[in-house]
Amino acid sequence: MKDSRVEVIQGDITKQQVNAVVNAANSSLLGGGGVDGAIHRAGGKAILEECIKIRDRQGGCNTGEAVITTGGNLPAKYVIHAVGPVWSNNSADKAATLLANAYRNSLKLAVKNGVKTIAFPNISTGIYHFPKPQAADIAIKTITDFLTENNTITKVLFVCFDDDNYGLYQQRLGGS
Ligand code: AR6
Repeated sequence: MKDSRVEVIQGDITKQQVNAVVNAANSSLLGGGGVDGAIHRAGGKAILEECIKIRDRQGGCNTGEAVITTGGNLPAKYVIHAVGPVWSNNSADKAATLLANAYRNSLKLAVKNGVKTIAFPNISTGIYHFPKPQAADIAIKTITDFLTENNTITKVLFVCFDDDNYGLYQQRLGGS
């Protein structure tokens, strides 16, 4: 069940030595708080400049989709900006589908750009309030399913920031 290319750590995604880091962005692509704020702060203004160009060209990024920019000053060459859903009890199934789409579309974009190593934050589980256990199940299943059909990605790193998420991912993926 567990793919040996999938790893979990607790830490700051802006510090990771991978080809691409994924950002939990919003549809405006203009930055925000949480991991989005941390990535823009650490990566510098080149990231926002490219986000603005994408926004001018295609009007932002829909929920469940992803766009790619430079990594600016980050160790990572690219940032993949994925937009997860805002949690709503009234449309839980829809939110689950959109969260899976955000992970899958990030991986598709990674493969298209020759990315071999990629780090994900726990999309939607902060400001967007997606329940953490369900979000972990969706993230792990979507990524594991994708990897069964892919042999170019060599590492997928889940970078958990808070203790709750780290505990949930360790439970599901074993010790790290
Ligand atoms: N490295 C890794 N993970 C982090 C970091 C970090 N430096 N900082 C926070 N997290 P959130 P969302 C974790 O709120 O729920 C923004 O304003 C955090 O513990 O960043 O998808 C955007 O612009 C949590 O587990 O993203 C959107 O408007 C996870 O990152 C909105 O928030 C995601 O929390 C997106 O909300």
